Amino acid sequence: MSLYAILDLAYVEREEVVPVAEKLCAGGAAMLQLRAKSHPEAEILEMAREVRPVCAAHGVPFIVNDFPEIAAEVGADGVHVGQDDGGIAESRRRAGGCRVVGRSTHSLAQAEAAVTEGADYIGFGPLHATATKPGRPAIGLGDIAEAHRRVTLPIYCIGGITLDNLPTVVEAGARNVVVVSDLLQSDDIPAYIRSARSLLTTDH
Ligand code: TZP
Ligand code: MG
Repeated sequence: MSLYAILDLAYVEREEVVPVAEKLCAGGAAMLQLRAKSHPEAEILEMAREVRPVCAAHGVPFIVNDFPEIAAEVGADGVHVGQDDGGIAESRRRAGGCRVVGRSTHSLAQAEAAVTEGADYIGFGPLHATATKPGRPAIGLGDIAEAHRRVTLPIYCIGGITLDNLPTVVEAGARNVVVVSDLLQSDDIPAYIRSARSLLTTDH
């Protein structure tokens, strides 16, 4: 029952990275990922170095998207890799044997394959089409319950989730979620996380 926050540079100005990381951690995010699809690797390394101690101070696991070597370099807790980013074991090795390797999955078959491959958690989506991951079709809510029956790893439902539609996502069987744009664009990040977490604790 947790909210995994992605600090995505599509929604956060460079100079806001550390203050936003602080708000996400202090507000109650269960994990924090640094995701920067349009920044050079050297800048991502620099940001990762800044975010790492913020997460550590709050005891929030810090995950680096796409760059296992950066995860290793800054002593991150983990790395998150997509379907085209290489194998889980290879990613873990490149990340210096880090504790957590997460995998994006877009179908039940990919979810099961990630388990077989040794992932520590999966992202499952996009549930809804989203500008944060352009070009990736929505998979809908229909497979969420089945994914939880087949996969015992933590499943983080993702994609187009907002405070408004979160109840429908929980109703469909989600236990953990990732929210990116709706959270980062909110006026009060800690209050947003509190609201989301209270919706996630609903019994189902
Ligand atoms: N993977 C699947 S959907 C997505 C990622 C990284 C983006 C989710 O962002 P948002 O803004 O919460 O839809
Ligand atoms: Mg990737």
